[in-house]
Amino acid sequence: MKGKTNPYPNTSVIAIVFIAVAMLCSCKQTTTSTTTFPDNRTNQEILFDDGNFAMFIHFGLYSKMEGEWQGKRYYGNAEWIKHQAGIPADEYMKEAATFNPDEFDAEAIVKLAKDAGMRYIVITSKHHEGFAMFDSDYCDFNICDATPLKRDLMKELADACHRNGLGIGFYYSQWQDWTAPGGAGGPSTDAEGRTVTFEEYFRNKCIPQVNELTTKYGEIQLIWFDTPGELSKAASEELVALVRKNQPNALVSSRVGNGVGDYDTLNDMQVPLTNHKGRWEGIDVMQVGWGFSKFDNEWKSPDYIVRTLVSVVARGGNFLFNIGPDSKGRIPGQAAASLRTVGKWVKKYPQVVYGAEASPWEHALPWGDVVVNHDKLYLVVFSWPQDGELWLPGLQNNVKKARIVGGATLTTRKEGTWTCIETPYECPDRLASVIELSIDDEISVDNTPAVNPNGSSTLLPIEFATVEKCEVSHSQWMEKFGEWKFKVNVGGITAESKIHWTADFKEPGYYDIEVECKGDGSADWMMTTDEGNTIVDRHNLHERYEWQRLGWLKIDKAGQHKLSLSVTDADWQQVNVGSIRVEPVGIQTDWN
Ligand code: JFZ
Repeated sequence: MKGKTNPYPNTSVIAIVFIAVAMLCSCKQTTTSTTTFPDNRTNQEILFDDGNFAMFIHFGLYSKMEGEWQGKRYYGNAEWIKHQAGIPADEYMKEAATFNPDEFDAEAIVKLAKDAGMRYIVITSKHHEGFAMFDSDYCDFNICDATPLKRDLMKELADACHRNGLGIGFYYSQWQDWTAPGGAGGPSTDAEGRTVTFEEYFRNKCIPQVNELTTKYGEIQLIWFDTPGELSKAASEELVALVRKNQPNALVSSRVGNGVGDYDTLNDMQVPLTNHKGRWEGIDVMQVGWGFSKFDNEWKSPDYIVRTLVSVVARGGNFLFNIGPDSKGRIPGQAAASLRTVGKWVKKYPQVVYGAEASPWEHALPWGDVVVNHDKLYLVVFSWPQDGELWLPGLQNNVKKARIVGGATLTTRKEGTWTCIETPYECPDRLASVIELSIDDEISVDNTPAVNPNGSSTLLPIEFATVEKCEVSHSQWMEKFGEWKFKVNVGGITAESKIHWTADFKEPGYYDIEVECKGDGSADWMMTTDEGNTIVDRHNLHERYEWQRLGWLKIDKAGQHKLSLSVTDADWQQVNVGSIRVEPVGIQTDWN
């Protein structure tokens, strides 16, 4: 990004809300049921709650540039090219005269969304660049008045969605408008040199265009506002009131600002580690940026998309996944092929997506995740066990029946607090296999984190720890322009600080411990168990997070144990801790 200005002014607020939510969820509890929705829901609410999987489309004048301006490549968010390349508004607006996406095929896009298993589509009707992809009477900088194409693509897509039983929602950038005088990031004066205020932009362009979007395109699923910036509460409320008046059942995203939306949109690419209550959506994208870039080959694989979809649904959310059509309006082949593969998976396991509810464990399990549908549990296994045993911790019910969805019935047995599912050696589904459990009674789970007895190591994130005399903070940064990364940290560590994790161990024995850490100099680590077993080690610290091994820690008795990490000496330079990893060593321990 350019200089030090943050083009995403609302990010810190979102980060703080996330800290509060994560902290509330980190304590151990017995969970009995998942979300239940009221009976009087509108069609839009039902589609949101039960659909769980939707297509996001970023398409605008920026799609014409495909990440390149005057022979130079711009990486990351291609829809920000005006900002990234510093293109003056008048020069940028001239590009519309040669923007001719005449291969935009609304029916084909709707078919792809259906093939992918998606239930509604949200498309950018006007992004920050200010160019309307619909016919607007209030600003000529739009696809019908300013381009050779002269087709209202929002109408074509809305009609195709309506014909095919998909919902349609419109993204609208209400605060940032980089070409309209008075819009945030836009020119401050009009063609006559007169100063234009944000209020004038809001009255003369934003409100009338939102009115057009909510009156001319039939029934809509939602309006997806974005980057509220310094929008006043009154302005956010006015937008919501306008949507309500014209579309009483349409939902409004939280990015309308000031806490007046109908559901929460989390940060780009963010899947929370613990269940998130209420209506919310996780968003992610096929390439790195949202608008199509011809330089970006980091296509998301079907594996990645299936895992992220399942993780979002298992945390209680809705997954909105983006594709960007190219300068001609075509869907890139890589995107279409990846989504069609995802769709085949979703069609095999519809109960894992549609109407599926959050995991009673409230966090991912080492081998995958769990969703609930009606009275059944669905274990979605990303790492199929190699030794024929899948271990489920803390389920307090008895299993009446277990089966691979689309396959054999499985034998289960209980060992203490653990349920073992005897699995065939061959992985049933390369993308993710699904096991259905029918149980007696209402679901009841002790969701204390548990160390997987077989397979690879178990991650215990800081979100599941309690800390003494040090601070938990969240940081986020961009790897590339617009590519957000998130990290929960412990900082402010002194010799008095302690970080505690409680986890369930199925077997006594040795467990290999690794610490994710960074800092200056070196640190003398100590880990102690509630049974009084201790290990120490010293490692150099580095600028970026790295995994450092502390070695074998002994657990004397099976069951729940507290592991406490401290730094006994670090020449008192800076030390930060991310998470720990715990892995059973898998040796005989009866020699002593
Ligand atoms: C916004 C847009 O700026 C971007 O172009 C794209 O449309 C994306 C879906 O939304 O980007 C954001 C907005 C908010 C955050 C991050 C990126 N945030 O709060 O972390």
